[in-house]
Amino acid sequence: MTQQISALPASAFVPLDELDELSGVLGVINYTSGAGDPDISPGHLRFDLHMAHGTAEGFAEVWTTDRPVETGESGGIGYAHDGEHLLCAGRVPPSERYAEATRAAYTAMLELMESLGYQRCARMWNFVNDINADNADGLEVYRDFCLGRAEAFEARDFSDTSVPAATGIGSLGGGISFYVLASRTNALTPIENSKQVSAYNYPERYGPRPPKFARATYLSATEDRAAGQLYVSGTSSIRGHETLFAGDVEKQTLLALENIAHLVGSETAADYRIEQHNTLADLDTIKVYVRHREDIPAVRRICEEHFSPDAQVAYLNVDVCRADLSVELEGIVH
Ligand code: 3EB
Repeated sequence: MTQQISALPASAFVPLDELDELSGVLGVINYTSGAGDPDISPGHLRFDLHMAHGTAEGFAEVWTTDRPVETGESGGIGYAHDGEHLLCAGRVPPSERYAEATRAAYTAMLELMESLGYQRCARMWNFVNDINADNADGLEVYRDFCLGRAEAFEARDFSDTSVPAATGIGSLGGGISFYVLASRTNALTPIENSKQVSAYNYPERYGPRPPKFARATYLSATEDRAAGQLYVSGTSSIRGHETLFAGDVEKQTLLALENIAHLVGSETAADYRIEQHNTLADLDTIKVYVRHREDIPAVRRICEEHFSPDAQVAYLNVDVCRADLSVELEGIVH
């Protein structure tokens, strides 16, 4: 018997000009033309990311709930929660060095999750302006960010096998913006991809501290872990730990899709005793990050061959965390 113990989060993409008509909102994450600090004045969490070159190409990721929502702010982290799920967001302003401020902001967020009682951290998103540029010490900004993130997780006793699924991607401004989805009671299973080295085990040539994230997390509202959601991390053209097909965006897209297909498919599900096997056609609320604008049509063509015609898919023209990566994709199996 499947015992329902809680509800699962709900999200959808909504055009920026249709946000007035919403009700039951936990949070609105605007992928828009400018960054802001988390805002709780609407009675939910509102957070603006600089991820669109104009509002015409922007959209909102809207998280909804049928429960009453409480909001608050602590240590610069804005949050909204409904008794089951917590969304919280923070920002490190543009800086010459990021590790220290990232560590502090992440620590504030992890402490907040603990104090509010939402310790099952399912998904994080990180948007890093000038992600491939060097900081004041000649360290790539992404690596600088990874350093602070790793230190924060370690200080809060997060083992590598308890880090969430994540995205680490370029943005167009605002320093480093991040938001998190955490759960109070859902069963949470971190999932790795057997075709990729776990990011937290990447060798040192990719930076002084590895990126700390899981390839996916499986979130289930039942004791027997049936009927769950799969949160797929940002996924690129990486096999083992190495970038493949540098300079060939089509081959990179195909390999990234292959990685996701393997991650959501039956072989991985069996490894984790998850009674679900999905294909790329089950993925929804998909974000496709493309480094060069002129590559978007080719990437879109490939994606349309693999995703459901009913899936929501957003294309964003931003940098990717390794200079030799041209594309990264993420999504959710709802
Ligand atoms: C990779 O597989 C590609 O730093 O949070 C994907 C997802 C990537 C998340 C992160 C980075 C992150 O290493 C990059």
